[in-house]
Amino acid sequence: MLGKFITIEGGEGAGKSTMLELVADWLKQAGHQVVRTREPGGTELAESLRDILLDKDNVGLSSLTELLLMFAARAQHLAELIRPSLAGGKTVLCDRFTDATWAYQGGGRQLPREEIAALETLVHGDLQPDLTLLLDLPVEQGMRRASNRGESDRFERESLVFFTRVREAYLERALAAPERFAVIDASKEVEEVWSQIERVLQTRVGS
Ligand code: Z5A
Repeated sequence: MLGKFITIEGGEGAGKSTMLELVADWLKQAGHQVVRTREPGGTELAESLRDILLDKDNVGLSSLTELLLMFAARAQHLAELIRPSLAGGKTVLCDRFTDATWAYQGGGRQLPREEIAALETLVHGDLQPDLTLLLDLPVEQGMRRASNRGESDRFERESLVFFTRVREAYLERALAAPERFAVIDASKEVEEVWSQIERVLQTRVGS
């Protein structure tokens, strides 16, 4: 039996890392064998591509190169980790997946939809997450939270306008696939954000 594929998404400072920890614990307690991973990354080769993608000194990286590297990392991640884990009945909990490409490269960088759609079909046409938790909050609030962290990476240096487009693209994706997405109000206190997510897990995942 195939395992479940759960992804967590959101803009800057949405609190993904904070919630991922809690989601992983909840799933384990519910009896799932959890494989926790992230994108870009998740395997040695894909993590090397992540380093290139996030390196603030790679100022000349074109938007198309960025898009191709995201999908190259994803192809390796799927082949080496995601697909074998799901085939083995494990629950894969992934910090970002292709919805992030639609949001950042589609919304943020404004790359054509057809290009993203073609790559999505090529890389994982038959596979989509079973559940996507979208942590949504006003862009300014997220940027304030994120600014408390250390040095910014290549994406974190983007503008308010860029992150506004990212947020809009995420919400558009969620509206188009309500059976897969759960939109979480991430502007609340940690406990309140978690209780929204816990309710979704209880009704949509179970043990
Ligand atoms: N990217 C892309 O462009 N295309 C793609 O296809 C993919 C990715 C897959 C790396 O992702 C970058 O890759 C990402 C998009 C791009 N760039 N950006 N920006 P990442 O997921 O590794 O990077 P990130 O978005 O910066 O995630 P993060 O560091 O894991 O941040 P977060 O998880 O959303 O936030 P956090 O670290 O849990 O929380 C931020 C701060 O807020 C922290 O101090 C917390 O203690 C605090 N916090 C968290 N929750 C709350 C609440 N509820 N209230 C108050 N404070 C809170």
